[in-house]
Amino acid sequence: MATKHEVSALQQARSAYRPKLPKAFAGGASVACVERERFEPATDAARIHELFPHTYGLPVVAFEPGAAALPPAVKAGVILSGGQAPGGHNVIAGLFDGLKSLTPKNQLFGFKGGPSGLVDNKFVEVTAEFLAAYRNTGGFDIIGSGRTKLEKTGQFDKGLTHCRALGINALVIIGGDDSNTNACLLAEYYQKIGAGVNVIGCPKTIDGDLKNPFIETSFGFDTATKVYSELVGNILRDANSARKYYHFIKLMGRSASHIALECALQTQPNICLIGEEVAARKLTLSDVVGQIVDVVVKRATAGKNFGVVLVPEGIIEFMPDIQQLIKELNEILARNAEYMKNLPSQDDRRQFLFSKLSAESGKTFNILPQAIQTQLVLDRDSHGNVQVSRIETEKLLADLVEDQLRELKAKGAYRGSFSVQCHFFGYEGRCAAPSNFDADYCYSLGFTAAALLGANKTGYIASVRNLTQPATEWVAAGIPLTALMNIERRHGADRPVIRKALVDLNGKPFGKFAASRESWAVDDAFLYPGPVQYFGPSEVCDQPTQTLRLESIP
Ligand code: FBP
Repeated sequence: MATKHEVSALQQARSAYRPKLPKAFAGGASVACVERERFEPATDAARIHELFPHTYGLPVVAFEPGAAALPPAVKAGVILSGGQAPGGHNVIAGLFDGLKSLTPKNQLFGFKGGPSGLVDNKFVEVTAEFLAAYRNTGGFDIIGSGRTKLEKTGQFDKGLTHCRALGINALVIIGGDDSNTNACLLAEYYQKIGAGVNVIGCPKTIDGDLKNPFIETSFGFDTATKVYSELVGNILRDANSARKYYHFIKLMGRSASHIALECALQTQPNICLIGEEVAARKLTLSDVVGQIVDVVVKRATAGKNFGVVLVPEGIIEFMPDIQQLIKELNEILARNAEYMKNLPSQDDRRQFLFSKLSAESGKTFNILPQAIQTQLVLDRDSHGNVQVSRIETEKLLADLVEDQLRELKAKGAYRGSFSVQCHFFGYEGRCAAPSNFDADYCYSLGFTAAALLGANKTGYIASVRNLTQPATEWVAAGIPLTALMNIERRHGADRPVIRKALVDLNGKPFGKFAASRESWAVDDAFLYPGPVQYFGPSEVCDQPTQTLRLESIP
């Protein structure tokens, strides 16, 4: 019978893995911290300067082998923020080991359950014994995570009281674009009031949308896309064996389509939709359905009534007609919330909404299957807005494709068969055991955060670059968070935020996909990447993602 402490054979073997570090850290985190270029945000520099007078204009700092200035004693608190991403535990391990390499007296506390742990004073001390079971494992369960936004002065003040009570003089926030935006606000505030608490960010998210010239990729993207690609590859092989189903696979990734694009590059399915392209070409829902139908008809002519379609989670938000519909629905829902609540049935609510829509949006609403219409009426977020991410886009597209094929069949323009299986891959990949790449990258990010704290820095995000080279050649640095900011309109106000990186339609990953997709549509060039490998030849175990590889080509 399984006991509480029993672990799998892989967990046991994996716990012995020693993550690799950039060679600058071969002797520990106490290394020379060299000031490099100063640089400004790409846009809105004057406004960002005004908003962040105490942390604006810092230089990039790089870590190089060499003598360090005497580091201050560090008592740090670490926070995991937002969705899980493989490797989070190794960031904490790298941070812990890095801090201890500065001096064994340094201490690390973990705030539990995400940013709210700091505000509510829920913490645990991270010790070597406590950490041991979590090294090289997936998940964020070591201290938990949460989506509370740390953005209000009241929260910052409460957090400071708790830091002072514990003697904490540094915080490391591990999160995506929003969490690092908040790390920037927190660093500025603590600097302004002379709190004596340094703040460092770390780039996390499976979505891959926190990247820029200094952050080549966010951690977790590598493992998650490898897990999804394994699953997609398995389904491709099943499709090719049974030759009777179309599989519509929705892939997580919120707005950006990086995950879908990476999986497409790894597996070469028949169709992969890219939200950013849909937006750039202003493709409506019917246009996208039409494109899928064209491929299905072509394949049927070649005797192939099977295939695989990859659908990024955020696709429909990029369609102009759906954008307009959602905007109108949000307005109608906001203006008539009370009235709608009192309507006797869902059907009445749907009818009421329909009567208030513009003619164009009414048409779009009418195209949607009834189940999706109901979803639009029912599922709202805490602001009362439609929850687009809850919409089962893969089913929606499959249904609409089926409708069109039926019409074509009636006209004699299509003679195939169309039978569908739908899937959604998301949670399957977020807590996978980190690949060698993520295990090393995360450990290096944590170590870099420790080095930044050892150099008494605040308002920086840990950066590790040159990632397509062996880990020893990776370059560890600190990038000023303010340099990543721009001003965006959010919830009706102009706010400083870190820009989300969407798929670049002029970039090499999309370029390679776009050049190949026509042949993938009909020729079946499927690739089967298989599961993430942790032990074995380097060409199988240590490969970075296609996205990273292609983006690193000059
Ligand atoms: P983060 O941006 O916080 O890393 O989260 C990534 C993600 O996995 C998205 O791909 C997905 O849309 C979202 O989290 C789902 O999270 P939740 O289950 O909390 O809604």
